[in-house]
Amino acid sequence: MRNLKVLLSLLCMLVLVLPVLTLQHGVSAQDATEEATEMSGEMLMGQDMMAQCPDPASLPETVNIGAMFDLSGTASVYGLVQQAGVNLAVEQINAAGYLGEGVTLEVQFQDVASDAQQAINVMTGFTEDPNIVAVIGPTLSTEAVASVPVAQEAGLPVLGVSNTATGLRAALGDFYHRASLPESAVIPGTIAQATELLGLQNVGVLYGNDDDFTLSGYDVFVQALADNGVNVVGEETFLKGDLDFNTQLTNLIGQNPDALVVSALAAEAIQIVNQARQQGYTGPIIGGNGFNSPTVLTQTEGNNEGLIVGGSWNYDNPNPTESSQQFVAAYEAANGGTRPDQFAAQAYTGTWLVATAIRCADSVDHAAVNEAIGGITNMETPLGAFSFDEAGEPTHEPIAQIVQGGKFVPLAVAMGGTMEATAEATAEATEASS
Ligand code: 1QQ
Repeated sequence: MRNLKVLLSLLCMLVLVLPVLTLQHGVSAQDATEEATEMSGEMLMGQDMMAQCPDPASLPETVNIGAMFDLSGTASVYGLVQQAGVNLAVEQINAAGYLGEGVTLEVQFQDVASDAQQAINVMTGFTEDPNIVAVIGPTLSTEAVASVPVAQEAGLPVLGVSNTATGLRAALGDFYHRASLPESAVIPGTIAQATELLGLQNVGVLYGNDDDFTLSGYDVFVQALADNGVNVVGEETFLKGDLDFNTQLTNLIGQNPDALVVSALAAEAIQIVNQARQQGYTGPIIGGNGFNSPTVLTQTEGNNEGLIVGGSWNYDNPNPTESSQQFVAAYEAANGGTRPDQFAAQAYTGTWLVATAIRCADSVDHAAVNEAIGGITNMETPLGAFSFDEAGEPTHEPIAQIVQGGKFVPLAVAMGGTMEATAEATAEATEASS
């Protein structure tokens, strides 16, 4: 009897402790990838580029890249999942021998701590390390604007994976590319669909006026609203770090808008949504890329139904690419079942893009790798068929989303339409605005 009790309590302990252990250590990304690959046949990621570029023969045994993300501070809601996306890609790239036999890709992570000055320090460190072939990051557009000039000066290739301010490539120089669609490629389609869905006539606009991303998002929103014949009945601003948005919200809500349009990063976006609802505003809220983190949804629980946000990738896309399905399965297996978000998908894709450039250049020379990044066309990725256009900016299909039941749902699905309709509307709106 006593033995049975001991056995039972041991079992109970195991039941309690095991999930924690698995969460902490996860399964290795390699195991996870193998599992995902078993499910759907051959792993797809990189296959098309393997066919395009022969196995490299001139690379050193270790190829080092830098990754600079906001692993702490207010933007860590984006940075931590970016790190998980990069880690998964690196493990897969090495497991597949993507850089040739005996060649290992190694990534050095640095924390930018949600601070533009720290971004400059980290980028300077990377440019001073002769082993660093390319850099992935930084997380925020504001950090890219501050730090990429250091890399441009040194001729070190940088690939942003979440910078969405418009015109960054033209502003920062030819050693800068990004895997993240600019707001100008996402917002016009979202506003066109939202206008149709909600019959928008008058909106109030709230934006941060001290950040490159929130300022750029504001410009794109205002242009898209004008293109769709929507009046802006009020405009209000705030600063990074603000906690109280009640004065601005009172002013905007007092104008009786059909929707509130908000260009904000996650920390401020959360407060804005919650305070708007506390003021009794029940209408729609339309947000930019800053809203795309699931953390924004968990921290605005009960207040976010109907929130409309444009994005680059959606977990519930009804027509996911095969590589997207494989990415989701591998990511969840490697991260204790946690769902990937758009930022993880972009960081994962970006790491494969950098590896592809190194593979295709068969070189760790900075200029050769940079040229090869820009030369990537039509690569099959979780984001869809990915290319850089003549201007060096990324192109793939964006997706408009609406929050239903606490999750981002593709707007076309919520509206009962087809994904083709979304793609068409997006393409039309993007064309009209450019
Ligand atoms: C940017 C962004 C942020 C909202 C995400 C990291 O898009 O700063 O450009």
